[in-house]
Amino acid sequence: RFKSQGVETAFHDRHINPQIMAGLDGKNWRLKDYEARGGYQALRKILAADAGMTPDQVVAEVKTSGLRGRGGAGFPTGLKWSFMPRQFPGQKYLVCNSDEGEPGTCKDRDILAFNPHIVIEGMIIAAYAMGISVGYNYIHGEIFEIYERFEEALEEARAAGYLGDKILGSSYNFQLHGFHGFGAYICGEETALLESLEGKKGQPRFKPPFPASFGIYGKPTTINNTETFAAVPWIIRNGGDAYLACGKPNNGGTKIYSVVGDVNKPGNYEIPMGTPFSTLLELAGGVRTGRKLKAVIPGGSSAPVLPASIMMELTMDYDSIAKAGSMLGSGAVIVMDDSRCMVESLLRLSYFYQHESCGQCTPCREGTGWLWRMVDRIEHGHGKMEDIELLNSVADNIQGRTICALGDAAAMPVRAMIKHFRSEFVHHIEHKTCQVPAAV
Ligand code: L3W
Ligand code: SF4
Repeated sequence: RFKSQGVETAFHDRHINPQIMAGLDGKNWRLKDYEARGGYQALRKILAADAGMTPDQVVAEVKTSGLRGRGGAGFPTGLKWSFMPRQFPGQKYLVCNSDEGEPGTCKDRDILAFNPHIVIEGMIIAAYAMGISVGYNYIHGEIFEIYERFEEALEEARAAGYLGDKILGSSYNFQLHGFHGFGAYICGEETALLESLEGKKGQPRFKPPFPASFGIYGKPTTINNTETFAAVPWIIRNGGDAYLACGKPNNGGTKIYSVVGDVNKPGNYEIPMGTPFSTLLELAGGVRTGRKLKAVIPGGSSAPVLPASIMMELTMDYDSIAKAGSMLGSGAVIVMDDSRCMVESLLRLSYFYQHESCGQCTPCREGTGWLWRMVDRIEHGHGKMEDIELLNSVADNIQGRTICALGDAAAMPVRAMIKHFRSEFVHHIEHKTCQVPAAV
């Protein structure tokens, strides 16, 4: 149910002001097609011999744009770029996090499948802005064909002089490599990704130090999400102000949402930040025929669920969703209709997190398994009324007490499901069966 729709079928042609997905048809991903759409013009602009842009000007433009990290945390991109030390005696690195694994999320692999050069161009510009000469794109291990396509796109960019030494005749060098990951959810956590990239077991590191000062091989490293890099060429071509104006204050530009679950047209939709949720739902064909909207998880499985009554009042941007008690996260919008049992839904989520916990810290390793076992017994008619408060208590004792955000991601959905749908848990315990009449 939370799976995406296949490698080349998830992009729909219904977008509003697209900046990343404009004019894509699934076949026009090659360099010549990208150049025909204005591709690599932003790179030419910054490297122009007469009137180019300095690295500081590029960082300033990205700051002006209000671009925030599209991987889940929404951290301001320009600010992150400014953390990279200008004068550093050793190697500095740039990393693209394409280890998309958040349940519901299927945007990054489609950006890479449909428009790989936009990510490459975004990375070259980012590397220029931070004075970095080596970069990697860590691509999720379960999408081999996307990795192969990225490698082909890299070859095209190298042959055309966009990558390598003396890019477009300038004095700037940048070597970019694809890296095929190992398919573990935790490798999408930035420090686990770095460990994995170094050839070690993918387990998160303590932060701080942040990758900005201690990244690959202990060297300064900037990591951004695939969609974040993909936004950069448009910003450089059209200006940070234009990007900001496309969204709303503090939430610049457009965002790609993976709308999945009980909608008529699941898929990826690119719309300006601040667009009403109701518009996005309409683009995705509305709730599955004959059903009513019950709840939405607005930002990937780690985000707290919101009931339909709250969700229909919200706009799709970081601040609006956060104010309602959830998060925009990676932009996977999981739509649930009135046939969905919330206990069963939570069981699936709890199973996922206990399975994906790397086991390093006790609250997460033990707590996620405990949550799953409790939800499992409630779902199957063996729960006790005190289990509801115990679930909240275990979630409380995980949240904020772990090395990485996976612990929080496992705890938050539990608390939100109980907060908004307690009666379903009570019904399961009292009647040993589901309250939802037509669960399918
Ligand atoms: C230098 C400081 N750098 C923060 C950097 C930090 C990171 C970024 C955000 O989790 C979320 C999580 C998932 N000096 C810094 C600094 N940074 N302070 O800024 O950091 P942080 O810790 O807020 O977030 P995070 O650890 O990157 C990401 C949520 O995303 N999520 C997961 C999505 C999964 C995918 C996927 O499958 N691809 O995206 C979904 O909601 O729960 O809350 O770079 O280094 N003082
Ligand atoms: Fe590993 Fe969980 Fe601890 Fe993250 S919170 S480091 S996944 S045990």
